[in-house]
Amino acid sequence: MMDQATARKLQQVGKAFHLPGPFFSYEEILNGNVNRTYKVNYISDDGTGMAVIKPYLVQKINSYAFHNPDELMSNIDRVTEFIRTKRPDKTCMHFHHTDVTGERKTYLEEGDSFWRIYKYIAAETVNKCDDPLIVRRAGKAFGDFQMVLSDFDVSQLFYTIPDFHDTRKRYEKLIADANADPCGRVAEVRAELDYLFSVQQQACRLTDLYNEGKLPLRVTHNDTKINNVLFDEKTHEPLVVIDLDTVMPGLVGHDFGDGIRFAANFTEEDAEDTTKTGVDLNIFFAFADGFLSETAKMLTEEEVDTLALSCFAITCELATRFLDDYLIGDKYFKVKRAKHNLIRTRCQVALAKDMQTKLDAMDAIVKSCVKKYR
Ligand code: GN1
Ligand code: MG
Repeated sequence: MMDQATARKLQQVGKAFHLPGPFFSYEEILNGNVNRTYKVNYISDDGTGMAVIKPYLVQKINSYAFHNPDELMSNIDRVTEFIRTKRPDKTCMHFHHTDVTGERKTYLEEGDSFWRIYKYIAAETVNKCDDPLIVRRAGKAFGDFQMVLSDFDVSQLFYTIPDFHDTRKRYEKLIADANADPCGRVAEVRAELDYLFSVQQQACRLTDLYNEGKLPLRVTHNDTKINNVLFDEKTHEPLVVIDLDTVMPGLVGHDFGDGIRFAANFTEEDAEDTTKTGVDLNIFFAFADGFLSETAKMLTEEEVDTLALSCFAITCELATRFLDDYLIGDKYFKVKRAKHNLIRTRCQVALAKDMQTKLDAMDAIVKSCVKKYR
């Protein structure tokens, strides 16, 4: 269903980016938890005089999460340009430009929000997948992303969200907000708080190792959900990794851990019924095998040793983020149902508990894949 106000807004944005042809329709893409994304269709000429639909991807960036559009777009521009130069034949993300004040920009600022438009890439995506072959391909795509950027100068990148994966700081914020309890929700979440604080040391181990100088800083994607890989509709091979908003300096474990957290969970990340929530070790194997087929040779021993732990760390970290957002009144993540952030927290807690029992198995799989690809 199109809503008239949204349609008008999208047309106005399209105009600022000089999209040609009359606006026809839009649909919202509901995958993301932070930004708003629309597929917007314009009527266009196919070059022979025939009218066809030309789609664009229009996004409204969440300015509560991202404060600095210049830095955000600078990171994306630099990284996509670097990849394009190295691999001119591969599919890459392209942005449209505005010319609002005589200045070409890849975003349109409007009050406290900003918009951008991508060239639409026709492709398949998967959200939940129990096919190991597809998951392996997604893992390989994220490993390849890591590799293609392995000689990119990390110091050129801004921290678009400061301390994004500083698990210690995430815990500090959670405790401060739990103490303040601005919405009176703490009583309801005691069990989740107790669990998260009981595992705090282990959850923060990855952050601590980095702060002790034991892990190298790399260019990381930082949102390695398999639905951020576009697959070719015919060959079902990965085309391109998308959603580069959180590309920042980071640890390899952030990308590996988040990929597993999302892909290898038996349930969706916000399942209300968590009786089945946990790590599917077959899917874990598939993602690890794909990711490590690309990265094994490059990783240090210390990094390899942290990969299984990183899955647990990222899962606990995301649980603290969802829970914190619940406590402060759902300001950061889009909520699609009542108590959505609490449901998400409970699901991540259930996943973390299951991961604790499987850490040794996960570590053994990682080590066997590393051995195979070295
Ligand atoms: C957010 O909006 P989306 O789906 O791209 C979040 C990630 C979380 C993820 C959990 C900028 O990503 O960090 O892991 O939700 N992105 C940001 O699904 O905070
Ligand atoms: Mg994202």
